[in-house]
Amino acid sequence: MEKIYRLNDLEKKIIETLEKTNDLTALEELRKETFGKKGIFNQALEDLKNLAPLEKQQFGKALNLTKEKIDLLIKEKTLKLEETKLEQTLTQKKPDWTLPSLPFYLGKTHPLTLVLDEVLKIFSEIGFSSVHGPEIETDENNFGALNIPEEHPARDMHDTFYIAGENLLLRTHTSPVQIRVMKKQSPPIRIVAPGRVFRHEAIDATHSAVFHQVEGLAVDENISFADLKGTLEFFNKKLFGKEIKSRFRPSYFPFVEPGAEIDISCTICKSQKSNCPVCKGTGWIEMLGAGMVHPNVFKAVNIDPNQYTGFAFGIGIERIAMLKYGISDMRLFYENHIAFLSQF
Ligand code: 2NL
Repeated sequence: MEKIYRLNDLEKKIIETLEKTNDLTALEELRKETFGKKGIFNQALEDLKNLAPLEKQQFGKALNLTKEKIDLLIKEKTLKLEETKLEQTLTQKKPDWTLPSLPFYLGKTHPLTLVLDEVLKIFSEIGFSSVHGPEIETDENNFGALNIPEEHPARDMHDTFYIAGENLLLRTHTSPVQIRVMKKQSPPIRIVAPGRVFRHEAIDATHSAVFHQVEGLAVDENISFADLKGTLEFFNKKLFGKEIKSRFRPSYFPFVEPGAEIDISCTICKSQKSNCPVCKGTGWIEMLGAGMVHPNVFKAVNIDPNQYTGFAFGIGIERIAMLKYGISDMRLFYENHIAFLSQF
């Protein structure tokens, strides 16, 4: 019992010292004196060996309780002192607000996205809504429904990515999105279909195996070639400026009849020609393809070609972006060099 009484004394003494200790070094010193190898508690443990069993049990228990209590008190005090020290550092060492901040970089919109957004905005102004569809398509949606015959070169393995063992492929244009809409909805239809398309191309400055397209489609009663001309002239002027002229040349696409390719007057030489590198001295730049929807396309989607007519067009986003920003190599769009992308 006498030992327990002395243990209480010891506890009191340690607590008193602890209260007086106000720096971390002194506290660490106290911790060693108390719990270290040659510390007070280890010595008390040594004493334990020489006690009678009953005393040993009682004293051991009391010893452990005191040890736990003191341990907790030292830990609490350490935390408190560390907090005080941090507060002092923060108030004494004021930060230098004049130091330059760490550099940070704001992202920019990709030039292809800029052009795509602009194109979609122009068509939205005249009532075209934007629709999306899958990049993996059926042979029927990508070729069959579009009046593209079995033996057409575009269907060759050398031009189209087929998915092995399935009747599926990577879409070569976004027309299948419009086929899907025509199968589901009845006219009037006015839509644009933007997206990635895939062709088995050898890659160079003007060809990529993955590129972007916006296709447009209008179907209703009494839609005429004049509607097509008006729509695309409006589009060309909105995108390249009021002074731009449009030229419609007869052309062939299996899914339209008649078909046309549309040129704009050269934005670089203003059609002054004489060895202009962009229009090659012709005064005109090829912009997009278009035409009146072929009756066979309507038949494939169960729309009556005697009741309805429609026009359609296809725009290459890369081509427009290259023209608009004066970019001569398409690969720059996909390489993602910050120096290139940060210019737009
Ligand atoms: C081009 C040519 C064109 C179409 C795309 C189309 C879509 C349907 C029906 C009929 Cl669902 N036509 N699209 C028509 C003519 C031309 O694109 O050279 N684009 C860059």
